[in-house]
Amino acid sequence: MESDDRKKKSFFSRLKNGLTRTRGNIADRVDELIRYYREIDDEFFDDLEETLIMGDVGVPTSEKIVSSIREKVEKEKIGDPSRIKDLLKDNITSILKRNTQPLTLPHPTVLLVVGVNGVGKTTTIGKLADRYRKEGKKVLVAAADTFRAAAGEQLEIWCQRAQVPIIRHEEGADPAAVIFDAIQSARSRGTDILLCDTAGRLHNKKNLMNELEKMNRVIDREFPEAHKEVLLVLDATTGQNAVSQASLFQEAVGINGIALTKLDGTAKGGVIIAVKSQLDIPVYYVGVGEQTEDLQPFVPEDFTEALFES
Ligand SMILES: Nc1nc2c(ncn2[C@@H]2O[C@H](COP(=O)(O)OP(=O)(O)OP(=O)(O)O)[C@@H](O)[C@H]2O)c(=O)[nH]1
Ligand SMILES: [Mg+2]
Repeated sequence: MESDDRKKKSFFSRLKNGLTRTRGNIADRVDELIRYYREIDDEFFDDLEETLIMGDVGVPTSEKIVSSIREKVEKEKIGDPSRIKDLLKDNITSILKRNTQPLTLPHPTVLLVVGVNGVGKTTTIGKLADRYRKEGKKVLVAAADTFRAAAGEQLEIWCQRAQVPIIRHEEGADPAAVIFDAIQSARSRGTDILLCDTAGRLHNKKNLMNELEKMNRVIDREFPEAHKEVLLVLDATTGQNAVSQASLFQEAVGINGIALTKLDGTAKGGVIIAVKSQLDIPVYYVGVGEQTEDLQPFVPEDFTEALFES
């Protein structure tokens, strides 16, 4: 129990550390507002909305949050600006908590990892492989990014580190064929979780989406008994761009959940609020650094707490 507590604490402090710049961009600015205003008036609400927009929460979501706070303030005749912070925290938590089915991994599960180039797909797979193996699962990795030179090697290094097997073809091979082979291998090995890495860039966007659809079809056809999850990796440093990437992939291949990476390097972590509010896709994991432990299951309450705790 005690070690569980300690583990939880270290996860939380990693999350809190990772969110330092985003905290500076949102929570610290809200604190400044609260100190500056004596009473809550229209100008205060305008500034609050502006602060959220600058914090990459996105225009529609910031407007929604502020109008719901305004309603509450008017209804309950709240006059003291210092009360705003709790209202804001509650509001953000309730957005983040919407549609938060946890990721389930029954035997066997295929996790198809998708996203544009450089967002952290391969790294995320490496971290997940390590995590699941340590949890006692039999993991197999499919190197279905056959487009980018060195993609296979990069994944191989992660797999060695995580001590999990990998299925790889030569560069330029058909990615759907890699998936096909990996499925046969997963069956004969009794794999619990098959993690599939995919390319982030092809000759053009349409090609990429067609290829992902093809892989999707191969999984459905060849591994119908498997539980399938399409995990979209988004890079928090891209800010509002992450929202449009999510809609694009949602439309083209359908997404079950999101991993939001690189929160540690950016002040734009507020984008997770925009993603949740505008798309309502579960966020399964957040990445707050380069270590395996830095990829954490997403817990809405912890996230808000880490975002506002000074
Ligand atoms: N700081 C930080 N860096 C990360 C995180 N996740 C991934 N990265 C870094 O992001 C860079 C790109 O990661 P990759 O895993 O290669 O991204 P990818 O999506 O596989 O890229 P392509 O294969 O080119 O499409 C690497 O340098 C990773 O170390 C994170 O949570 N925090
Ligand atoms: Mg990659």
